[in-house]
Amino acid sequence: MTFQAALKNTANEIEVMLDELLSVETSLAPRVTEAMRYSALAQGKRLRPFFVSESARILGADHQQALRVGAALECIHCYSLVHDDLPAMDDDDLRRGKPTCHIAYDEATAILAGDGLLTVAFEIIADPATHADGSVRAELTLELARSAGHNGMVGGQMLDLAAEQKHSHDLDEIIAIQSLKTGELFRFSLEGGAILAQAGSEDRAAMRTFADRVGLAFQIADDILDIESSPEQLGKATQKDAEAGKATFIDLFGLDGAKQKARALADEACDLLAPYGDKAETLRDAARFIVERKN
Ligand code: GRG
Repeated sequence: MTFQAALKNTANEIEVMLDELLSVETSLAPRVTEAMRYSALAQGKRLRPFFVSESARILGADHQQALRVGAALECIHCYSLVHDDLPAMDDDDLRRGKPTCHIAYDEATAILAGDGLLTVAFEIIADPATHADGSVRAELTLELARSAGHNGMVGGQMLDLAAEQKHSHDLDEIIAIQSLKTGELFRFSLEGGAILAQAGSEDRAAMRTFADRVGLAFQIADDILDIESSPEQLGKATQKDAEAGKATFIDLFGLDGAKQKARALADEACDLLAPYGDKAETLRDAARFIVERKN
């Protein structure tokens, strides 16, 4: 199967699962559930669930269980998008090609939809259907909380907002912010598959290092797309970073330098998968896709 077909396949499986997990029929507060579905089921690449599924496959974990971990992670990712788009943060009107959640509903509903997506992620992970062994579920819960929380993605967002007030940023500062803000969820996506597989510390470390390179390459590509792409292509507003005074890799490397850096990180990520041979080819394709993508 080609990489694109594999990515599409996982996206379809995740959407079927999210559709079941976020059921309006069983909801006691249908409006918030509808807003959660509006954001979570909108067209996304589902890259993070794809990484969970691939690391689980390479290390020998069950596919359905990996999809549940991927669905939980996608809920956290979608909550971060809903809250990031709010007037108090990026104040965006367009996301995944549709009006943002607070535009389609209202601000209070969007806040609650984000909260609901964050919370349901842990409900999915903690359910025995995710893994029969409670210690595996506890470890998944701990690592997901660490990567999403105040010393992970939330902390990265806080540092990013604070950096907007400054006029210049150095490389270490930008890397520190981005490795929390976007890198941490990629870290969990690859380590989550390893935890499910009850893999040893070497495999976990290999997946973490791969995630680190890929996460950084993803963020550089995101900065490049913000400049080179259009709202139609991206499904969200562009040229926002400079406007907001955000700390980006383009400021430091220039456009061509940033492209080279992203490719070098993807190559490095691919090399790190040498111990897994041909089994890891789709994961290598994913690293290359991240820097060549157009949305
Ligand atoms: C509000 C707690 C909180 C955190 C927000 C990750 C984040 C922190 C905000 C998202 C804003 C943003 C555009 C960040 C840049 C990287 C990123 C997460 C891009 C979107 O991810 P994709 O390309 O999106 O995987 P799709 O729609 O394909 O899922």
